[in-house]
Amino acid sequence: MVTIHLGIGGNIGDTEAEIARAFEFLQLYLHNPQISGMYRTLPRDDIDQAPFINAVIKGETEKSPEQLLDLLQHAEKVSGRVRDPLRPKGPRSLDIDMLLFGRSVIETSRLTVPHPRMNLRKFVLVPLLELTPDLSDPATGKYYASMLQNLPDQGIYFLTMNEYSGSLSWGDIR
Ligand code: A4P
Ligand code: MG
Repeated sequence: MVTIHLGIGGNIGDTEAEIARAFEFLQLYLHNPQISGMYRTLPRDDIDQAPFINAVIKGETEKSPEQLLDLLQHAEKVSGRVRDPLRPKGPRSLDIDMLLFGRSVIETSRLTVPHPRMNLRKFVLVPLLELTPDLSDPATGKYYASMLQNLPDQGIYFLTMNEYSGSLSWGDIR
């Protein structure tokens, strides 16, 4: 059994509902499923688009990385995601990225794990560390908590309370 972390987010339609629905679906395939709080986050890369809602999902699985990716892509499809080839980082109803697959370092035509841009993205690191504070990059050994400390403000607003984020209050800015 391997512990996995997934980044999930979107900025079209009712993203909170899409995330909740995808989490419900993925729970069927995960042991001990957990979801972070949800965060409203300013867009990165392609900045001329609406804010996103982002969260991180954690669980344990017996599936292979490729089988898990198939499930993630199925969940994206069910949410009605349409890809715009001219705008690869543009608006989407739901994007689910495999951040970490245990301590595996994977480089294939379908998968790069750890996710190559996660170290720079507060919208990934903040919810990730909420679930697993002592996590380190399996390729470099660097702690995500120390990488997060070195990032500038990126506009990450804590949105909801849930059972996994007990002490946080509404409207925290990260
Ligand atoms: N693929 C390779 N590695 C992985 C992996 N670790 N997890 C391949 C998932 N997929 C992986 O994915 C394209 C291909 O990547 C897949 O076929 C798979 O085989 P995609 O989901 O169609 O492409 P994408 O979502 O447009 O690209 P990507 O890389 O997921 O986009 P990014 O880099 O995540 O950027 N700002 C905020 N605030 N919040 C966001 O969530 N997201 C983006 C998207 C930009 N700005 C954002 C946010
Ligand atoms: Mg993606």
